[in-house]
Amino acid sequence: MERTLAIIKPDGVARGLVGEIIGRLEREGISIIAMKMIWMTKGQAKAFYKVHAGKPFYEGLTGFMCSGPCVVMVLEGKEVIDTYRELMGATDFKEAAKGTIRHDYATDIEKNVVHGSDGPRSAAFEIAYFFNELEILKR
Ligand code: IDP
Ligand code: MG
Repeated sequence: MERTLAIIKPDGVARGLVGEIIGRLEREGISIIAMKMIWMTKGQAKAFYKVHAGKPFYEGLTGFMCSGPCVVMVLEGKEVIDTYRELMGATDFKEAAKGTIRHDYATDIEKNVVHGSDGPRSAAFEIAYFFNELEILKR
C-alpha cells in the first residue's frame, strides 16, 4: 500500500469542484484516509513548494496557493501515487489526456485545480507537512 498527498487547489474549491473531484477518487477505488480544509499563508505555500523556489512561476504559484482555501487529503491505495497522477492529467492542461481532471477543468497552468505528490519521497514530505499521525486513519 502506498500513500500520496492530494490538494484541491483554491481554484477547484472556489469553482465548486470539491464533490466532483472526490467522486472521481471514490469511483477509482482510492481510499481517503485523511482530509481537511486549510487556508495557507504565503510562507506556508512557499515552504510547501520549496522544490520550485527560483523558478519563474514560483511567486505566482505560491501567491495563488494562499489566495483561498484548499482541501488537503491523504490518499491510500496500491500504486496510488501514479494512479492519482493519471487521474489529474499532465501539468499542462492542454496536453492532459481526455477525461482527466486537468483536461476537464483546468483553465490556467499556474492554477491547475489539483496537486498530487510526484513520488514516494515527496509524498512522505508533503503528507507530514499537513497531517500528524493522529489525523490519519489506521485500518
Ligand atoms: P504538477 O502539479 O503536475 O506536479 P509541477 O511541475 O510540480 O507540476 O508544478 C507545480 C505547480 O506549479 C503546477 O501544478 C502549476 O500550478 C504550477 N506550474 C508548473 N509549471 C508552470 C508553468 O510553466 N507556469 C506557471 N505555473 C506552473
Ligand atoms: Mg509536482
